[in-house]
Amino acid sequence: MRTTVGIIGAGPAGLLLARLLHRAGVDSVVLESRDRAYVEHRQRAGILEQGTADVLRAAGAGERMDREGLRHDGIELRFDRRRHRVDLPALTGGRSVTVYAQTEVCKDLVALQLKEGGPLLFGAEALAVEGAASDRPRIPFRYQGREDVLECDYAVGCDGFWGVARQAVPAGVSRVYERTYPYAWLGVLADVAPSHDELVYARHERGFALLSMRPPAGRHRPGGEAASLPVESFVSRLYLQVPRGTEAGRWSDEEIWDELERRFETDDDWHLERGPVTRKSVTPMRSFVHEPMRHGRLLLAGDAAHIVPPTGAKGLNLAVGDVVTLARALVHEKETGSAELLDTYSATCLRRIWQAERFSHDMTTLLHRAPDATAFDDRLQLARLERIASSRAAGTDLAEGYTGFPLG
Ligand code: RFL
Ligand code: PHB
Repeated sequence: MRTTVGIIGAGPAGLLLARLLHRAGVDSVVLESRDRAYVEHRQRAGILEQGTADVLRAAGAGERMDREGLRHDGIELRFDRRRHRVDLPALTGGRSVTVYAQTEVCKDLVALQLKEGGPLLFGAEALAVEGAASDRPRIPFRYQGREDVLECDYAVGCDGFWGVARQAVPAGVSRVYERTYPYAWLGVLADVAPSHDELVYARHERGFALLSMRPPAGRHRPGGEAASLPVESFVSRLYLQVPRGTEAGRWSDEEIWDELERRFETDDDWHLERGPVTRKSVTPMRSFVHEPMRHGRLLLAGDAAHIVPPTGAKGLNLAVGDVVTLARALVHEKETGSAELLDTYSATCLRRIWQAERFSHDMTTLLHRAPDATAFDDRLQLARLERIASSRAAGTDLAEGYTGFPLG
């Protein structure tokens, strides 16, 4: 099998890259080890930066997002039993975010790729990337019980943190920067309308909690309702800080609701609505950057190259930023024969990635309680939150980071 760009992984990075290349007339093949249902239903991100929403629209993949996604103009910080709303457009010159789940972004992109794009093979596991430093990289893969090889001009690793592509960068070239956190997130989906119409990020001495939301299940028919869905019809997506290594099954539904209630409690009459928990899982927290993001004709994008803790809602948005920069560079090379944009791909992306790493780390340490935190650490955390609530400059810094750093 032969193509111009061989893409490993059909997460948001791989699917959007294939879409952008297709629109520019560059052919690609996407290899995805899992099946379609898995790719479309894996519960992950929920927040799209304005820049991400704009990219999806420009790629012709924004129609359902515009119909069913919710524009959010604020987030709430909750601490010391008080509530502070961060007004995103007021602090950023009009920028906001969109609540539209990663599952839905993937469904939209898969449908477009199967209808209009090049081959997208589910159940096709890439085994390695060979010859990255040569003119003709090769991706051996296993598909329907047989081994085959995808030959390409460029191989792109969009295969997430656990993928094979990064391993093809020689150890002497790779530099890794990493931090793991001593806590994790227990995430639940609950069949009850969200108790607030914007996201709530709560700092509590017992640990962090987050209230988010998802569109109701079963409402995603192509060409479904024309009107946007009201927030009351959404279901709740909630997260609790738990110790690293916690098993989701160790928490009963009642314990989860009791703990959420404690951490979200305020002095006013705000009330947390309970409902049936339909899904429960634990996510570890990690910061990770692999440099460089290019080795010869192998390029890395998205979680394959970097991970952020989910607190800042940046992972999916970073993946989108990478592939926009990469698609532009690959198209430029095909049209002009010049590799100049490919040569600067890694450095261009890394500038934005490190800003997102910084922001995600800051949001995480602002809101989580480390197991060894002292009374002094607690007071500093509250002082940082007070500062955001009382200073326009500090609020602006948070709002700019949350709504996203410009694409390089
Ligand atoms: P993905 O989504 O991990 O996709 C990689 C794909 O590669 C496939 N694969 C292979 N295919 C073929 N051969 C192989 N050898 C392969 N090895 C792997 C995998 O099956 C998979 O389909 O990476 P991508 O595309 O880079 O996308 C990154 C995002 O998924 C990730 O950054 C976000 O989900 C992070 N994230 C959030 N990001 C946001 O922007 N906003 C959020 O609100 C947000 N919330 C979150 C999150 C991640 C979370 N978890 C579970 C880590 C909340 C959570 C809880
Ligand atoms: C989510 O809805 O899954 C979500 C929202 C905001 C975050 C992280 C996750 O910061």
